[in-house]
Amino acid sequence: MLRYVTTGESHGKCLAVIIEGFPSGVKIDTDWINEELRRRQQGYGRGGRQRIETDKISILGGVIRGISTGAPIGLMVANADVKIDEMPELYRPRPGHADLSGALKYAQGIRAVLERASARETAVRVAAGAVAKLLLREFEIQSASRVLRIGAVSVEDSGELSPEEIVRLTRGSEVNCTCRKTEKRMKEAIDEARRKKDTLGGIYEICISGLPAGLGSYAHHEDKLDGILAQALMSIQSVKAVEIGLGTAAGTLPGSLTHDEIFYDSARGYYRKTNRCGGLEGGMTNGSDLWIRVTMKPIATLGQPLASVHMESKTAQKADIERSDICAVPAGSVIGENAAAFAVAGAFLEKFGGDSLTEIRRNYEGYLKQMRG
Ligand code: EPS
Repeated sequence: MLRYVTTGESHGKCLAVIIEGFPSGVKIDTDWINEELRRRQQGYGRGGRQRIETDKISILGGVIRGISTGAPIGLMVANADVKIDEMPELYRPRPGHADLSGALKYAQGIRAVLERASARETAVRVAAGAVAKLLLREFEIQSASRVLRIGAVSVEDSGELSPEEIVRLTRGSEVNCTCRKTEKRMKEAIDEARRKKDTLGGIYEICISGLPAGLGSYAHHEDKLDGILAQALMSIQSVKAVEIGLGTAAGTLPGSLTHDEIFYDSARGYYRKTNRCGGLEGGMTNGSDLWIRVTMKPIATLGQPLASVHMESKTAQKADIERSDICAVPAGSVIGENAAAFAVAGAFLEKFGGDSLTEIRRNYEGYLKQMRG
């Protein structure tokens, strides 16, 4: 089973991740992983921390001469802003953050909670996802993400784009958006939120192409790929909703406008003319592109704080203010893209699993042959 565990705090020495269940024989391109980390640090509306950090991985184990060995892979991202032992305790929990429930649950101060709950942890989730993408790329499975909405501003044309088109159209965008006109309006909305000492959420889309039909399962609830993807994405800080294909719109349309009719051609095999299901039917990939939309709430730290209660005096006070982002949706899209890739790589290994890339390739090719037959 492919899985990972992370450790580290926002202002501790480092963030680290251990990936288990990754096969041998995959080229681990550190420059490419670092480029994914750089993408996560970008985005109009980010706070001051990203000017301090230049996230890069160090490999702790599981890779020799640039090739995975099949042993657990350890990756570390060192923090530049290391000050965890000097950070003051906080007493006024921020509505929308882990502060209050975390402090009550673990019987400790807010500082320890926010240091771990911080979205800085996603640096190493992206690193794990980037390693998963290196495996998927061996099988020509591509992924990309783009921002569809920030606050009230959304892209007009949200038609389906391939990962290659998304990568081309978002290149150079400060909000990971495919439309420059919308980008300008998104940045204005972020500027206005900053002026009002407020924050903004939004929606992003992930697309993964090149998947064979049959990843996931209809037979076992814990192996259903839509459930696995939802967990992977809902567990990212600030995420409040995950939609696959038409998503919530499917609840408003008749079946005739919701399902994707089936066709056959001797060259292509079974195929669809539409992809309303977002590439997933019955918990399994159906051979169409995966198409997922993720909604992020606005960041919980507000410059003009909301009502809270001092946890010692129990008096009504405004919530604490910490350095934070105004809008993290562009960064969120990179995080979601990598988290989804990790989940898909897990399902891929579940189906074609072997200890080495050679063994997986043999299993994969055998399956494709069986499907063609
Ligand atoms: C983040 C680094 C953090 C926050 C942000 C994400 O840096 P600092 O706390 O030093 O300013 O900017 O964390 C949060 C949004 C949060 O709610 O904790 C990063 O690297 O992504």
